[in-house]
Amino acid sequence: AFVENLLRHPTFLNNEYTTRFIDETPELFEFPQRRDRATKLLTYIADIMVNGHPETEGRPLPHADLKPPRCPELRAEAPAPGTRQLLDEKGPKAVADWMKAQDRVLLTDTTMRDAHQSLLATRMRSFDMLRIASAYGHNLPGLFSVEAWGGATFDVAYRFLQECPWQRLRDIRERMPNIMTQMLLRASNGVGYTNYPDNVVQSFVAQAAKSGVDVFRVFDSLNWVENMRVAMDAVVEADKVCEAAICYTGDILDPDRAKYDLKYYVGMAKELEAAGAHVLGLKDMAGLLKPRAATALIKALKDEVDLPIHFHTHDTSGIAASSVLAAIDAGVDAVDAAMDAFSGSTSQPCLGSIVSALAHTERDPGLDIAAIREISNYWEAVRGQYAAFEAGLEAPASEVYLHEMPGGQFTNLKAQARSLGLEERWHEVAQAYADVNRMFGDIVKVTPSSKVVGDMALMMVSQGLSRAQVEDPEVDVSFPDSVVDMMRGNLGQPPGGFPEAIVAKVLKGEKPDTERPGKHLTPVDIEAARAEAEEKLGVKLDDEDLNGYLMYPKVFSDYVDRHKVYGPVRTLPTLTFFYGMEPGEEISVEIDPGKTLEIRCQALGETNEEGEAKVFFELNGQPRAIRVADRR
Ligand code: BTN
Ligand code: 3PY
Ligand code: ZN
Repeated sequence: AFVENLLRHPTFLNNEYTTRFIDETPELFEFPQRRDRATKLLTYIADIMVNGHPETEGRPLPHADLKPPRCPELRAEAPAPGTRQLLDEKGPKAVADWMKAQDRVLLTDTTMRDAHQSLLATRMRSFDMLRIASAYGHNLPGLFSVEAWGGATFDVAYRFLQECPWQRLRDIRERMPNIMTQMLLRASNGVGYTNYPDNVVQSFVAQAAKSGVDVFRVFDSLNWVENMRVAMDAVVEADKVCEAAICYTGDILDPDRAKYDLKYYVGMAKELEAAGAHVLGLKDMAGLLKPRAATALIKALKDEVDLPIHFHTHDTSGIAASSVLAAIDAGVDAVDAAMDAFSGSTSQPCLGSIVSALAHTERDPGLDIAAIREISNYWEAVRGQYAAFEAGLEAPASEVYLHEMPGGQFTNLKAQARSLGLEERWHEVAQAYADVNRMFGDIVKVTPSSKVVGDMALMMVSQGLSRAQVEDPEVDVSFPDSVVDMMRGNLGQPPGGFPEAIVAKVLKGEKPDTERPGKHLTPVDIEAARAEAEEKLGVKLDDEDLNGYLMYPKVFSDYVDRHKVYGPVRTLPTLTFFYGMEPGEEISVEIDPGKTLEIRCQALGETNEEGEAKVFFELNGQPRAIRVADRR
């Protein structure tokens, strides 16, 4: 290390040094406390063996006779050209025209994003995605897109999985070069829960496009088109597919929910078309679009706008496949589905079943059903490894029409309720969620507005407050911060604004800001932020890191700090990551392409008086003992 420091020092490089320089330059002796990656990984495994993984503690274990996930054979020499080539060669407008010209219905597979976000609290690791990605490229080249990025996956990757979301994106893209990758973007809220300055959103979109996102599904959590423009423009600027989405709420069939009627949705679709969308997304995040309503809505949208339409829904009620088939009969161009083993319940409807149902019809998607089954078999085994994160919604729930919770929030809110000791009172939480929605004026509930409604509902149930009490000017209520923030206008405005009485009560007379939040946010000095973060963290940040830091300064910084200690834990198999190793067990870990560590766990030693436990390994045949603090 001394020699390295010396060779890199500017004085040395300039040939200006004498031996006195060595005595007078103390930084030459500052060797970074840098342990090699193998030692860091052994430290991680040892730590999990001794202390357990905080996230799987007390949760159901994977089944004892779990089969290891097996990848299917590749059915072609090379991935056949697909939508990705169309986009790269002809651009996003050509993709849109091509979509409209198809007789078949196009399919997006959501397994790597929404499905595990909605079923497993977003905990699927890149390790499990990357092993199957080539099979998608080779065996299902006819997919419209694979949704694999954005939404909650971005911060969960850093925060809970200790891996870089950007690397996930690049790695998937490399293995699946013929199918468009798709992400979910919360417009001005990026992939976060708050409104970011315009230049942060622009920088994020440009980087995502560069790192491999082809289709951006952009939505606003209050359906405010005004607040979608910055993100949409940035996607168009990057020459990628701008799929601007309407979030569906309420029920167009119900005269009591006239606020969100057919006219409302058609009006919003026209605004999005005028704003430059290439594709119109219909995002039914809670799975509320009933089959007859789907027929009416898709017909109206097809009649009134010229964009191809991409329908997304959730199967919480158990009826989503009917809505999807109705939408297809009404002429929808593309639909979302999840691989069989990751479908149903709060996730998307079943891809294999939709493909089978449409075989030999005029809208036959033309995908290889045997290839789908093999890929689903792989996912089935993967899902078994994540038993700790299952939400346990074992039957369809028509209750979704009451609470209108997004599928991606359901598992999360349930876990939050559990941690507050309210799990037994889930149905009260559901009712409170519905009450809060009405109290806030009947709003779209999707991240981040859904989180605000959820915070308020949990608070009401835990404090035993009714809607009438909350609305009563005589009853003192201390509102959650997120509610105050939303009433101030910091997430933008819902159609018709928030009800004046609740705004007045929450803000205690303070005046809300009803303009676009980004209008008043000072642009971030991006290079200054980079310098500040590099200084604080003591590492260099590339553009991907920087965009992660801008979106989530604390989450990103914690990730970097843990990375210094534990190294590239993304390369560990999933069971090792969550449960460590058993004495006698052996694993191979590819830390770089072609560079593999053979790790064998020998024994777990006793903890000494200093509270340190020793774990014995063999690393590439050499014995290694690792000491970790026993914190149990
Ligand atoms: C996380 O990112 O928070 C979860 C993974 C890293 C947590 C590490 S794992 C080993 C050690 N044991 C703990 O309880 N926390 C750390
Ligand atoms: C997200 O924003 O993460 C969602 O999945 C919304 O449906
Ligand atoms: Zn969804």
